[in-house]
Amino acid sequence: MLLSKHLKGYEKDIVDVVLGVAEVSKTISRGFITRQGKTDTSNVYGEQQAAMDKWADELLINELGGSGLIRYLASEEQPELLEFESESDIALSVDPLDGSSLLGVNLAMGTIVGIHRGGVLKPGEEMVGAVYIIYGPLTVLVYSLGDGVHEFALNTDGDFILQKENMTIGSEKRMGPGAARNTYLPFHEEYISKLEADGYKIRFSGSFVADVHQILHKGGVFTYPGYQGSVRGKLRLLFECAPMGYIVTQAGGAVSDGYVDLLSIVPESISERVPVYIGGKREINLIMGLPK
Ligand code: P6P
Repeated sequence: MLLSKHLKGYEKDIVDVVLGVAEVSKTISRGFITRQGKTDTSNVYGEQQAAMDKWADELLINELGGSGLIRYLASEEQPELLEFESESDIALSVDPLDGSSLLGVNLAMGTIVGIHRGGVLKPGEEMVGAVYIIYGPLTVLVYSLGDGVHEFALNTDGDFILQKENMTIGSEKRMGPGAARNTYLPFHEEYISKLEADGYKIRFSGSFVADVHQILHKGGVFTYPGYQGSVRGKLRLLFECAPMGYIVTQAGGAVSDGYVDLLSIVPESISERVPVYIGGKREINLIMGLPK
């Protein structure tokens, strides 16, 4: 089944945005071979931008912002919220290319899009949907608009074809433990030790979107915690954690900052970082129940 057919029944303006994201992702998937380099600029987090980061960001801004389909776009690569001429109330929060530090070693990375109405400084539980694309051996698109999680793969005709419908998170013991162990806070050290003692195997690539995609399929937990040096951790609430948390929650998993449901957190700014634990309910309940 084609993506466009699977989307029938959802609100037309949201469908048009998901299809627009899908079209831009096809262009991004073809851009890697000629954009392997770095730039001499950094984003607001002080991270050097790859040529692909900037190009993917510009594509999403120009194609979606210029389409009239959206009113606002917040991007991990932009310091401020962007506003466009549009009758729409749709607002997107976007990580144009998550995991771009892996360009040189050709591991999977991806695009993450959160879909909101009226603005982005709202809790993730108020999102109307989320989409991510993984650029790997296959170009895979996963979306949820509040009625299950569905996965598509890009075929040789340039169409996204349904692979899995109504996905539910796996139950294997896998963990993606971000941050350096010698910087762990005591409760997080206890958490990781418990998982290791329970036989959890490590699955961590350096690409949040790809690592969470693996946890969604296989089960377990990905975490990038608060740590000595940054109690708010590294990953961004709006651009990474809320959209992926929305999808994992829709698949029967859960997401937390270690204390509360991450989707209940109201962002104070578009650049807010947050500690993240994302995966199966068992693993998320374990961290939330640990004394801190
Ligand atoms: P570290 C990529 O830059 C990213 O934002 C996530 O995709 C990834 O999980 C994390 O940073 C990796 O961080 O500190 O392990 O390089």
